[in-house]
Amino acid sequence: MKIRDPMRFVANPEISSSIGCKSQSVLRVLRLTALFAALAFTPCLAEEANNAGAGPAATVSMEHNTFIPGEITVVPGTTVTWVNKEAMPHTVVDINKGFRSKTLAKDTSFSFTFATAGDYDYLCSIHPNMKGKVIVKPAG
Ligand SMILES: [Cu+2]
Repeated sequence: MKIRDPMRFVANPEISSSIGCKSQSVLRVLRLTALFAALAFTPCLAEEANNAGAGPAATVSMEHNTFIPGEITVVPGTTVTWVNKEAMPHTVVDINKGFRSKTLAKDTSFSFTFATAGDYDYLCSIHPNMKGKVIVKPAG
C-alpha cells in the first residue's frame, strides 16, 4: 500500500497537473471577481460616511429656535439628521469642531454619523443660545 500510492501519482502526472492548473485559474477568477466587487463598492462606502446608511438613525428638529429633542442618546454608528422646520435659518455646529452644517433654510437637513462614543455639545451659530447635545454610548 505504501509503495503503490506514490507510484499511482507518478503514473498520471498529466492528470494531477491539469487539475492543479484548473483550480488555480478558478482561484484567479474568484480573486479578480472579489477585487472588482471591492472596487465597485468603494464609492458607496465613501458616500455612506456622511449619509443615512444601513446603521441606526435619529432625527432632531429645529422649531421655535429650539433643537427638539435638546438632548439625545444614541449608539455609536448612528446617523443623526437635523431638520429645520421653520422659516428661521439655523445651523448645527459642534462646539469641538467635529461637524458643522451650512445654513439650513426651511425644510432642509444636515446629517452626521457618530462613530465614536462621547458627549457632543453643539449650537446654532446664528442663535448661540440655541443649544443641543448628542450623547453617543454603546448599548447595554
Ligand atoms: Cu438658529
